[in-house]
Amino acid sequence: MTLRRTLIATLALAALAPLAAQAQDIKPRLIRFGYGLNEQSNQGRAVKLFAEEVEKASGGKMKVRAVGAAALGPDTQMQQALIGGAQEMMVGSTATLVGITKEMALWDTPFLVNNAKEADALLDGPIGSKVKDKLQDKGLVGLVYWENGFRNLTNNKRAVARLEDLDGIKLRVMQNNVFLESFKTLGANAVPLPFSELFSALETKAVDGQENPYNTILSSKFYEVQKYLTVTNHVYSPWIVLVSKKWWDGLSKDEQKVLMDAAKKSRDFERQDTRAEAAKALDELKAKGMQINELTPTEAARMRDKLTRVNASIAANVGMDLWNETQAALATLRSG
Ligand code: TF8
Repeated sequence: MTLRRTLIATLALAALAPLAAQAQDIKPRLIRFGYGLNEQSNQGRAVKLFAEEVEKASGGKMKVRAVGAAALGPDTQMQQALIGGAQEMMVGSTATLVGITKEMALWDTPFLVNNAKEADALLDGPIGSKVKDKLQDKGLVGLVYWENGFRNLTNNKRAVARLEDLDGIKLRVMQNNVFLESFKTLGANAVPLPFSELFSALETKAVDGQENPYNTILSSKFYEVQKYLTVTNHVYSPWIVLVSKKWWDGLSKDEQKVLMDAAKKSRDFERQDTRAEAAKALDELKAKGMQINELTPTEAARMRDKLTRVNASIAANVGMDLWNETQAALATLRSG
Protein backbone atom coordinates (compact mmCIF):
# COMPACT_ATOMS: atom_id res chain seq x y z
CA MET A 1 0.00 0.00 0.00
CA THR A 2 1.18 3.49 -0.70
CA LEU A 3 1.48 5.92 2.14
CA ARG A 4 -1.47 7.88 0.76
CA ARG A 5 -3.73 4.85 0.65
CA THR A 6 -2.72 3.79 4.16
CA LEU A 7 -3.52 7.27 5.36
CA ILE A 8 -6.93 7.24 3.72
CA ALA A 9 -7.70 3.82 5.17
CA THR A 10 -6.64 4.94 8.63
CA LEU A 11 -8.72 8.08 8.42
CA ALA A 12 -11.74 6.12 7.25
CA LEU A 13 -11.40 3.76 10.20
CA ALA A 14 -11.05 6.61 12.65
CA ALA A 15 -14.19 8.21 11.29
CA LEU A 16 -16.07 4.99 11.97
CA ALA A 17 -14.97 4.76 15.60
CA PRO A 18 -17.45 6.49 17.88
CA LEU A 19 -16.20 9.66 19.51
CA ALA A 20 -16.17 8.25 23.04
CA ALA A 21 -13.50 5.72 22.24
CA GLN A 22 -11.20 8.09 20.39
CA ALA A 23 -7.89 8.94 21.95
CA GLN A 24 -8.56 6.39 24.63
CA ASP A 25 -6.30 3.54 25.50
CA ILE A 26 -8.79 0.76 24.83
CA LYS A 27 -8.01 -2.62 23.31
CA PRO A 28 -10.42 -5.27 22.09
CA ARG A 29 -11.46 -7.21 25.18
CA LEU A 30 -13.82 -10.09 25.78
CA ILE A 31 -15.39 -10.11 29.23
CA ARG A 32 -17.01 -13.30 30.43
CA PHE A 33 -19.58 -12.11 32.97
CA GLY A 34 -21.36 -14.80 34.99
CA TYR A 35 -24.38 -14.62 37.28
CA GLY A 36 -26.66 -17.02 39.11
CA LEU A 37 -30.24 -15.94 38.42
CA ASN A 38 -31.96 -16.15 35.05
CA GLU A 39 -32.08 -13.52 32.29
CA GLN A 40 -35.60 -12.44 33.26
CA SER A 41 -34.57 -11.52 36.81
CA ASN A 42 -33.55 -8.16 38.24
CA GLN A 43 -29.98 -9.51 38.19
CA GLY A 44 -30.23 -10.46 34.51
CA ARG A 45 -31.70 -7.11 33.47
CA ALA A 46 -28.93 -5.18 35.19
CA VAL A 47 -26.17 -7.34 33.71
CA LYS A 48 -27.68 -6.63 30.29
CA LEU A 49 -27.58 -2.89 30.94
CA PHE A 50 -23.97 -3.15 32.14
CA ALA A 51 -22.99 -4.98 28.95
CA GLU A 52 -24.63 -2.31 26.77
CA GLU A 53 -22.94 0.52 28.66
CA VAL A 54 -19.50 -1.09 28.37
CA GLU A 55 -19.89 -1.64 24.64
CA LYS A 56 -21.13 1.91 24.08
CA ALA A 57 -18.42 3.61 26.13
CA SER A 58 -15.63 1.56 24.55
CA GLY A 59 -16.80 2.15 21.00
CA GLY A 60 -17.63 -1.54 20.69
CA LYS A 61 -14.14 -2.70 21.57
CA MET A 62 -14.97 -4.17 24.94
CA LYS A 63 -17.53 -6.94 24.61
CA VAL A 64 -19.41 -8.48 27.49
CA ARG A 65 -20.51 -12.08 27.14
CA ALA A 66 -23.16 -12.38 29.83
CA VAL A 67 -23.86 -15.90 31.06
CA GLY A 68 -26.75 -16.33 33.51
CA ALA A 69 -28.47 -19.17 35.39
CA ALA A 70 -25.17 -20.27 36.93
CA ALA A 71 -24.10 -21.77 33.61
CA LEU A 72 -20.53 -20.81 34.54
CA GLY A 73 -21.05 -22.36 37.98
CA PRO A 74 -22.48 -21.22 41.31
CA ASP A 75 -21.13 -18.09 43.05
CA THR A 76 -18.29 -19.86 44.87
CA GLN A 77 -17.01 -21.56 41.71
CA MET A 78 -17.08 -18.30 39.72
CA GLN A 79 -15.22 -16.50 42.51
CA GLN A 80 -12.41 -19.06 42.19
CA ALA A 81 -12.40 -18.68 38.40
CA LEU A 82 -11.99 -14.91 38.83
CA ILE A 83 -9.18 -15.34 41.35
CA GLY A 84 -7.39 -17.71 38.97
CA GLY A 85 -7.99 -15.47 35.96
CA ALA A 86 -10.10 -17.97 34.01
CA GLN A 87 -13.13 -15.63 34.06
CA GLU A 88 -13.21 -11.84 34.05
CA MET A 89 -16.37 -10.75 35.89
CA MET A 90 -19.41 -11.84 37.87
CA VAL A 91 -22.14 -10.57 40.13
CA GLY A 92 -23.20 -12.58 43.14
CA SER A 93 -24.04 -12.60 46.79
CA THR A 94 -21.68 -11.05 49.34
CA ALA A 95 -22.70 -13.91 51.64
CA THR A 96 -20.85 -16.48 49.55
CA LEU A 97 -17.65 -14.40 49.87
CA VAL A 98 -17.36 -14.71 53.64
CA GLY A 99 -15.08 -17.75 53.31
CA ILE A 100 -12.67 -15.56 51.29
CA THR A 101 -13.04 -12.24 53.13
CA LYS A 102 -14.45 -12.53 56.64
CA GLU A 103 -15.45 -8.84 56.79
CA MET A 104 -18.20 -9.58 54.24
CA ALA A 105 -20.13 -11.20 57.10
CA LEU A 106 -21.04 -7.69 58.21
CA TRP A 107 -23.80 -7.66 55.56
CA ASP A 108 -25.30 -10.85 56.99
CA THR A 109 -26.12 -9.20 60.31
CA PRO A 110 -29.85 -9.78 60.94
CA PHE A 111 -31.85 -6.53 60.92
CA LEU A 112 -28.70 -4.44 60.38
CA VAL A 113 -30.52 -1.82 58.31
CA ASN A 114 -34.16 -0.74 58.53
CA ASN A 115 -34.64 0.37 54.95
CA ALA A 116 -33.07 0.74 51.52
CA LYS A 117 -31.91 4.27 52.26
CA GLU A 118 -29.79 3.07 55.15
CA ALA A 119 -28.48 0.18 53.05
CA ASP A 120 -27.41 2.50 50.22
CA ALA A 121 -25.71 4.90 52.63
CA LEU A 122 -23.74 2.13 54.33
CA LEU A 123 -22.79 0.26 51.16
CA ASP A 124 -21.87 3.31 49.09
CA GLY A 125 -20.09 5.02 51.98
CA PRO A 126 -16.68 4.49 53.62
CA ILE A 127 -17.70 1.26 55.37
CA GLY A 128 -18.89 -0.38 52.17
CA SER A 129 -15.62 0.63 50.47
CA LYS A 130 -13.50 -0.64 53.31
CA VAL A 131 -15.16 -4.06 53.22
CA LYS A 132 -15.02 -4.29 49.43
CA ASP A 133 -11.36 -3.26 49.32
CA LYS A 134 -10.46 -6.20 51.57
CA LEU A 135 -11.10 -8.40 48.53
CA GLN A 136 -8.02 -7.06 46.74
CA ASP A 137 -5.58 -9.14 48.82
CA LYS A 138 -7.54 -12.21 47.77
CA GLY A 139 -7.39 -11.57 44.05
CA LEU A 140 -10.75 -9.87 43.54
CA VAL A 141 -11.79 -6.30 42.78
CA GLY A 142 -15.23 -5.26 44.01
CA LEU A 143 -16.71 -2.49 41.86
CA VAL A 144 -20.15 -1.73 43.29
CA TYR A 145 -22.91 -3.22 45.39
CA TRP A 146 -26.29 -3.97 43.88
CA GLU A 147 -29.49 -4.74 45.75
CA ASN A 148 -30.53 -8.33 46.27
CA GLY A 149 -32.98 -7.16 48.91
CA PHE A 150 -34.71 -7.91 52.20
CA ARG A 151 -35.06 -11.64 52.65
CA ASN A 152 -38.28 -13.45 53.45
CA LEU A 153 -39.07 -16.99 54.40
CA THR A 154 -40.93 -19.56 52.30
CA ASN A 155 -41.67 -23.20 53.00
CA ASN A 156 -43.93 -26.04 52.11
CA LYS A 157 -44.80 -27.44 55.53
CA ARG A 158 -46.90 -24.87 57.33
CA ALA A 159 -47.59 -21.19 57.70
CA VAL A 160 -44.90 -19.85 60.01
CA ALA A 161 -46.75 -17.57 62.42
CA ARG A 162 -44.77 -18.26 65.58
CA LEU A 163 -41.12 -18.98 66.21
CA GLU A 164 -41.98 -22.56 67.18
CA ASP A 165 -43.44 -23.18 63.72
CA LEU A 166 -39.90 -23.31 62.39
CA ASP A 167 -39.03 -26.32 64.50
CA GLY A 168 -37.64 -29.08 62.35
CA ILE A 169 -38.26 -27.31 59.04
CA LYS A 170 -35.47 -28.25 56.65
CA LEU A 171 -34.38 -24.89 55.42
CA ARG A 172 -31.87 -24.20 52.68
CA VAL A 173 -29.44 -21.42 53.62
CA MET A 174 -26.59 -19.81 51.71
CA GLN A 175 -23.18 -21.40 52.16
CA ASN A 176 -22.14 -19.21 55.02
CA ASN A 177 -21.74 -19.75 58.76
CA VAL A 178 -23.74 -16.71 59.83
CA PHE A 179 -26.83 -17.94 57.97
CA LEU A 180 -26.29 -21.46 59.23
CA GLU A 181 -26.02 -20.27 62.82
CA SER A 182 -28.90 -17.79 62.47
CA PHE A 183 -31.41 -20.39 61.35
CA LYS A 184 -30.22 -23.07 63.72
CA THR A 185 -30.77 -20.53 66.49
CA LEU A 186 -34.34 -20.13 65.27
CA GLY A 187 -34.89 -23.86 65.52
CA ALA A 188 -34.86 -24.74 61.83
CA ASN A 189 -32.85 -27.59 60.40
CA ALA A 190 -30.53 -25.41 58.27
CA VAL A 191 -28.91 -26.97 55.20
CA PRO A 192 -26.31 -25.02 53.18
CA LEU A 193 -26.75 -25.36 49.41
CA PRO A 194 -25.67 -23.38 46.35
CA PHE A 195 -28.49 -21.34 44.82
CA SER A 196 -28.24 -23.25 41.54
CA GLU A 197 -29.40 -26.44 43.31
CA LEU A 198 -32.22 -24.80 45.21
CA PHE A 199 -35.19 -25.13 42.85
CA SER A 200 -34.75 -28.85 42.38
CA ALA A 201 -34.07 -29.36 46.11
CA LEU A 202 -37.45 -27.70 46.80
CA GLU A 203 -39.17 -29.60 44.03
CA THR A 204 -37.92 -33.00 45.16
CA LYS A 205 -38.59 -32.00 48.79
CA ALA A 206 -34.97 -32.56 49.75
CA VAL A 207 -35.55 -29.32 51.68
CA ASP A 208 -38.82 -27.78 52.91
CA GLY A 209 -38.03 -24.11 52.56
CA GLN A 210 -35.67 -21.27 51.80
CA GLU A 211 -35.33 -17.52 52.26
CA ASN A 212 -34.80 -14.89 49.57
CA PRO A 213 -36.20 -11.52 48.48
CA TYR A 214 -39.64 -11.39 46.82
CA ASN A 215 -38.01 -10.67 43.45
CA THR A 216 -36.13 -13.96 43.48
CA ILE A 217 -39.09 -15.99 44.74
CA LEU A 218 -40.90 -14.64 41.69
CA SER A 219 -38.17 -14.75 39.01
CA SER A 220 -36.93 -18.21 40.05
CA LYS A 221 -40.53 -19.49 40.17
CA PHE A 222 -40.23 -20.74 43.73
CA TYR A 223 -44.00 -20.16 44.01
CA GLU A 224 -44.42 -23.31 41.93
CA VAL A 225 -42.85 -25.42 44.65
CA GLN A 226 -43.53 -23.39 47.83
CA LYS A 227 -46.90 -22.78 49.45
CA TYR A 228 -46.23 -20.48 52.43
CA LEU A 229 -44.49 -17.15 52.58
CA THR A 230 -43.81 -15.37 55.86
CA VAL A 231 -42.91 -11.68 55.73
CA THR A 232 -39.81 -11.61 57.95
CA ASN A 233 -37.48 -9.10 56.29
CA HIS A 234 -34.82 -10.65 58.51
CA VAL A 235 -31.78 -9.35 56.65
CA TYR A 236 -30.90 -7.06 53.75
CA SER A 237 -28.69 -8.85 51.22
CA PRO A 238 -26.45 -6.99 48.78
CA TRP A 239 -24.98 -8.34 45.58
CA ILE A 240 -21.49 -7.31 44.55
CA VAL A 241 -20.03 -6.84 41.06
CA LEU A 242 -16.60 -8.48 40.98
CA VAL A 243 -13.63 -8.40 38.62
CA SER A 244 -10.67 -10.76 38.47
CA LYS A 245 -7.77 -8.77 39.92
CA LYS A 246 -5.31 -10.65 37.73
CA TRP A 247 -7.16 -9.38 34.66
CA TRP A 248 -8.01 -5.92 36.06
CA ASP A 249 -4.33 -5.16 36.74
CA GLY A 250 -3.58 -5.66 33.05
CA LEU A 251 -6.17 -3.09 31.94
CA SER A 252 -5.39 0.52 31.08
CA LYS A 253 -6.79 3.33 33.23
CA ASP A 254 -9.28 4.11 30.44
CA GLU A 255 -10.48 0.52 30.30
CA GLN A 256 -10.88 0.42 34.07
CA LYS A 257 -12.87 3.64 33.92
CA VAL A 258 -15.23 2.22 31.30
CA LEU A 259 -15.97 -0.69 33.62
CA MET A 260 -16.33 1.42 36.75
CA ASP A 261 -18.66 3.96 35.07
CA ALA A 262 -20.83 1.19 33.63
CA ALA A 263 -20.89 -0.55 37.01
CA LYS A 264 -22.20 2.61 38.68
CA LYS A 265 -24.86 3.10 36.00
CA SER A 266 -25.94 -0.52 36.36
CA ARG A 267 -26.09 -0.12 40.15
CA ASP A 268 -28.41 2.88 39.96
CA PHE A 269 -30.59 1.14 37.38
CA GLU A 270 -30.62 -2.13 39.29
CA ARG A 271 -31.71 -0.62 42.59
CA GLN A 272 -34.58 1.27 40.97
CA ASP A 273 -35.69 -1.72 38.96
CA THR A 274 -35.45 -4.08 41.96
CA ARG A 275 -37.43 -1.75 44.21
CA ALA A 276 -40.14 -1.22 41.62
CA GLU A 277 -40.45 -4.97 41.10
CA ALA A 278 -40.40 -5.76 44.84
CA ALA A 279 -43.25 -3.31 45.43
CA LYS A 280 -45.51 -5.36 43.14
CA ALA A 281 -44.10 -8.82 43.78
CA LEU A 282 -46.07 -9.72 46.87
CA ASP A 283 -49.38 -9.24 45.07
CA GLU A 284 -48.10 -11.30 42.16
CA LEU A 285 -47.00 -14.09 44.47
CA LYS A 286 -50.44 -14.04 46.05
CA ALA A 287 -52.01 -14.25 42.61
CA LYS A 288 -49.77 -17.24 41.85
CA GLY A 289 -51.35 -18.99 44.82
CA MET A 290 -48.88 -18.47 47.65
CA GLN A 291 -50.34 -18.12 51.10
CA ILE A 292 -48.77 -15.06 52.69
CA ASN A 293 -48.68 -14.11 56.34
CA GLU A 294 -47.17 -11.31 58.36
CA LEU A 295 -45.88 -11.80 61.88
CA THR A 296 -47.63 -10.21 64.83
CA PRO A 297 -45.46 -7.54 66.48
CA THR A 298 -44.88 -9.89 69.43
CA GLU A 299 -43.71 -12.76 67.22
CA ALA A 300 -41.58 -10.44 65.09
CA ALA A 301 -39.89 -9.18 68.25
CA ARG A 302 -39.27 -12.73 69.49
CA MET A 303 -37.68 -13.69 66.20
CA ARG A 304 -35.61 -10.56 66.14
CA ASP A 305 -34.43 -11.13 69.68
CA LYS A 306 -33.33 -14.68 68.87
CA LEU A 307 -31.68 -13.80 65.58
CA THR A 308 -29.67 -10.89 66.89
CA ARG A 309 -27.97 -13.30 69.30
CA VAL A 310 -25.59 -14.11 66.45
CA ASN A 311 -24.43 -10.47 66.44
CA ALA A 312 -21.68 -11.08 68.99
CA SER A 313 -20.08 -13.75 66.84
CA ILE A 314 -20.38 -11.59 63.70
CA ALA A 315 -18.74 -8.70 65.54
CA ALA A 316 -15.88 -10.94 66.64
CA ASN A 317 -15.50 -12.19 63.07
CA VAL A 318 -15.45 -8.88 61.25
CA GLY A 319 -13.48 -7.17 64.03
CA MET A 320 -14.73 -4.91 66.81
CA ASP A 321 -13.45 -1.74 65.07
CA LEU A 322 -15.47 -2.34 61.92
CA TRP A 323 -18.49 -3.39 63.97
CA ASN A 324 -18.40 -0.27 66.15
CA GLU A 325 -17.79 1.99 63.17
CA THR A 326 -20.88 0.49 61.50
CA GLN A 327 -23.07 0.97 64.57
CA ALA A 328 -21.86 4.58 64.85
CA ALA A 329 -22.58 5.23 61.15
CA LEU A 330 -26.09 3.84 61.57
CA ALA A 331 -26.70 5.97 64.66
CA THR A 332 -25.66 9.07 62.69
CA LEU A 333 -27.90 8.11 59.78
CA ARG A 334 -30.84 7.63 62.11
CA SER A 335 -30.36 10.90 63.93
CA GLY A 336 -30.06 12.85 60.65
C1 TF8 B 1 -28.97 -16.96 47.42
C2 TF8 B 1 -28.78 -15.54 46.98
C3 TF8 B 1 -28.75 -15.51 45.45
C4 TF8 B 1 -27.37 -15.23 44.93
C5 TF8 B 1 -27.34 -15.15 43.40
C6 TF8 B 1 -27.41 -16.46 42.72
O1 TF8 B 1 -29.98 -17.26 48.04
O2 TF8 B 1 -29.78 -14.73 47.48
O3 TF8 B 1 -29.50 -14.45 44.98
O4 TF8 B 1 -26.47 -16.18 45.38
O5 TF8 B 1 -26.21 -14.46 43.02
O6 TF8 B 1 -28.07 -17.76 47.19
